[in-house]
Amino acid sequence: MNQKQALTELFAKTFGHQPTHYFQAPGRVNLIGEHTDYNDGFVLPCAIDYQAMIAASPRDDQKMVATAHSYDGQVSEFELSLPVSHSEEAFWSNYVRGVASVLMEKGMSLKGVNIAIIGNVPQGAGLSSSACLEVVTGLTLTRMSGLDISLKELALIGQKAENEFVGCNCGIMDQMVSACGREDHAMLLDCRSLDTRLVSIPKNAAVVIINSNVKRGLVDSEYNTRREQCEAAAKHFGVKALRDITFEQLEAGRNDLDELTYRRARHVVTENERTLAAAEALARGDLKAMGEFMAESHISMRDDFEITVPAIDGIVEIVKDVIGSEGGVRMTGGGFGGCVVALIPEEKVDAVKKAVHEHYPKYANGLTADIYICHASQGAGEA
Ligand code: GAF
Repeated sequence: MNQKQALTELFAKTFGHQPTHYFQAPGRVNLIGEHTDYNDGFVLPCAIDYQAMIAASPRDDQKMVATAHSYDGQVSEFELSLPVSHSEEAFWSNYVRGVASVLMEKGMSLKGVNIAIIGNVPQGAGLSSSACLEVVTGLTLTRMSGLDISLKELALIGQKAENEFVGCNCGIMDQMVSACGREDHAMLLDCRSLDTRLVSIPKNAAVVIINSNVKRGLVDSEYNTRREQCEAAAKHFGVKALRDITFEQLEAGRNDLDELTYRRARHVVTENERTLAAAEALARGDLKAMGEFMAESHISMRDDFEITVPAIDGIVEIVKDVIGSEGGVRMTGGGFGGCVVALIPEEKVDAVKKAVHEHYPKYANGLTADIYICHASQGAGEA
């Protein structure tokens, strides 16, 4: 049974009739530009062919009744009127509640809906399973209420829900690429202006995601600490965000900056430069140059930003040994576990799979990795 069939079955079992609409929003993998989004910088992610999907039908009242496939069909419901409360017993529903709450705060009048949710984005792996749930919820609620809100606006609404309702202080990258990604393309996003430039992924290149299966520990607290350190550095330089300083300015002003804050800032400043250069390299199909930028990015995350873990560094080394200078590999996402992304010539895929399966358990106390060969996909829409 495919995902849509399983979703339809859950919907019919829960609500006793067939859905009238289907919507989807994809997860994402970031090729380069890590922890730059909340510094008003640049990122280069692509949407992937793993997604959250919603089946929906209108209701006569103003309730939202939601059920989730990943949580044994647990049902959670609330009124589409302010204020929306948090749910202790159905934590997953807080993403849905948060989006509904933000839409209402913006003055949008929402109509009652039944929804069933299914998703195949691995949870807790740093592939944006939460962001795509927020985006697909926003899309469902607005379209079912006859509201024509742009995908960019839905991304911002998802981020606001995550920041203010769920309580995670994330940037805008994940929601933007889930909403606005394009098939076969990566998206260079300016996280200040939200301008995007699509960069086509070379035909012979495979996007390979390797899930370390290391449970991401302390991710929220470490994420927030990194954010605070970046903000402190920006304050030190008297700028709005680290996006506003060059490497030369950083070096010139480093004297009275403590070593740790300096290294955090150096990651962000150099990562922004690398991301812009990597987008150029990818646009000209230069996988070798792209690979060099990805390698530098990983080292910077490992040594300056300190967000990698030994198992992740191990995967990067294993893949590097197989691909040499053909393509690139680096940790992707927020860090402290999660996934590695490799952009490599298609003919190297089998060798990479074999090497990871053979050598990874040594680096990770017997853990095994999951490998997803992905296709850069279209952002949110009807399914
Ligand atoms: C997480 C966040 F949600 C993003 O906004 C981004 O900061 C990323 O970590 C790191 O680049 O996915």
